[in-house]
Amino acid sequence: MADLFTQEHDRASDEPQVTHLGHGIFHIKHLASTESCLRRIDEITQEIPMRHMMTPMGYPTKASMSNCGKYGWVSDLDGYRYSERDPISQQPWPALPREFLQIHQSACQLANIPSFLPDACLINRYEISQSMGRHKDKDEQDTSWPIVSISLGLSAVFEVYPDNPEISPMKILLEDGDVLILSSSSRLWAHGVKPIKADLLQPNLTTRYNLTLRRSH
Ligand code: MD6
Ligand code: FE
Repeated sequence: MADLFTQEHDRASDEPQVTHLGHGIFHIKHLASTESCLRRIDEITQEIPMRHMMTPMGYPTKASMSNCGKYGWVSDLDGYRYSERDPISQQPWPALPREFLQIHQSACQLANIPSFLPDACLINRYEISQSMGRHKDKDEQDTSWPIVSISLGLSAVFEVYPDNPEISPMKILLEDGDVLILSSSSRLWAHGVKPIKADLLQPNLTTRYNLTLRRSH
């Protein structure tokens, strides 16, 4: 029995593993280091605390949010946009940490897509049962740049709804350390996150973070 478990562990090695799911969707496992990313998130959110943003529809986002990089994604009753300052404190957003840029660059290399310099990173935090509704990311000036997303902590089921009715919707399990890239035809497809579930094997883990690295301008 012990041997079986050992083999299982060996197979699930910590080497990054990239899968092209088609349509420019890349799922890369074991790429991000949780500990160093969480440390950077702590530093950023000490400067600019996570908050629920008001949507133009008049209700707050379920996940709480902060940003780093030159631009941050913000939402209020007037709509969605990228801003150089935190609308609450009027401060510029903290710089994009080197660790995030390195993961972004490695992800582009592994997926074999041209790397680019992100100027915005939205930080989403989910507590258990929080979700993200179906949406398309189209507030960027040039929506042909890919979006590179890093998942940390609790797992999420990420659903993608292709524009083409002949392509079936996809469910992608995003686990701690995973990176997901939406590029080319899938870049503007709708997607959402199902309510986050507790992990019975890690009862102290109650949070999921998602970082999306974008070129907004
Ligand atoms: C999340 N992610 O994973 C939310 N958008 O919590 C996104 O909305 C997303 O992961 C565009 C590209 C990749 C993403
Ligand atoms: Fe999105």
